[in-house]
Amino acid sequence: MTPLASHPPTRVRVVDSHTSGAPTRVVIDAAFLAACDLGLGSVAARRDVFRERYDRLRRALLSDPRGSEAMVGVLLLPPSDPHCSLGAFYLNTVGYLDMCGHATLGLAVSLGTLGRIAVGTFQLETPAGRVAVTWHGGNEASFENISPQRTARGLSLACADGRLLTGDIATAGLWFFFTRDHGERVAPEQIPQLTARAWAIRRALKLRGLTGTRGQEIDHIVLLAPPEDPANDGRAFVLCPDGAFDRSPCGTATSALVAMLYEDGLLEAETIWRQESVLGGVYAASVRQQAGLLVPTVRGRAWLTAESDLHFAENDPYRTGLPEVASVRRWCGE
Ligand code: PYC
Repeated sequence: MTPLASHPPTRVRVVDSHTSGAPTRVVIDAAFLAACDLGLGSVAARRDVFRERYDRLRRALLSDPRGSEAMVGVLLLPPSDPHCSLGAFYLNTVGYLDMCGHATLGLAVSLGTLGRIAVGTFQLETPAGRVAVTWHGGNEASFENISPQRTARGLSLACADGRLLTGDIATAGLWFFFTRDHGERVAPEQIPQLTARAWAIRRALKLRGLTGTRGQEIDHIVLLAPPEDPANDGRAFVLCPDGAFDRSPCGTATSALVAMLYEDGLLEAETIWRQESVLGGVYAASVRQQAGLLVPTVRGRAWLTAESDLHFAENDPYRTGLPEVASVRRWCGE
């Protein structure tokens, strides 16, 4: 087989979906996956090998003109964890994610709709750890995430735009800063202002040298607000590392949020918290205690949008995607 690193593929089979508007692209091309020589380590180790050897395929698969800024890709792998039946790692137009809630829900609905899994639960090995994923049939899926951890509470942060705010730092597979006193209405027509405010927060965190426990950048910013629909409990605007906003309520952020609400005495165990996205999509989440750990569950809906072959013609100047200088992140001066 031709080595993928020197000869990018000319065609790759994918299935696309959206989870409350957030796009996911699952690579289901057996030849492509077989040609990726990733070794035999954990999913996290094989993701690192992919990053080293094949990173230029990442933007080819996900960025314009074949994908979009907000798209998250999923590469399926055989698991190394004997308790798991599938392994997956997540990638986007600017890098790699240890876990992604909306893409996990999109993966479950895609595999279910294509007849590759039956209704029920399977264990998924992700770079963040083992995640129990359930396809409930039709458009419904849920996942039990890894246990969240809050590393800072009520932290004061001064932003270059003059705003002084407080918030919490937490992880549930990705690193988040959560704040309520951002001063913006979380509504679709406010997305440019919300994006600017969230970038200012992200820069302030970076300037202060605030990171995750292993030096990870706190690259997801969550601006919390009351729900617009009285049937729900909360709402959030979430800025992703690529500069795009999460179209969904953000599955990993919602996991961390329900755990913090529980710790703060604001949510009872096993009680549903309905979280809205800035666009109004809803996840139903809850948290329970198991063996001294908090286990969040997030349930949402996804829809298939395409089963297709991506073409990468040898004479296509954008065979490997648009250059990163053309991305939202660059327009924001990052
Ligand atoms: O749903 O966890 C999520 C997510 C992370 C980034 C985009 N979506």
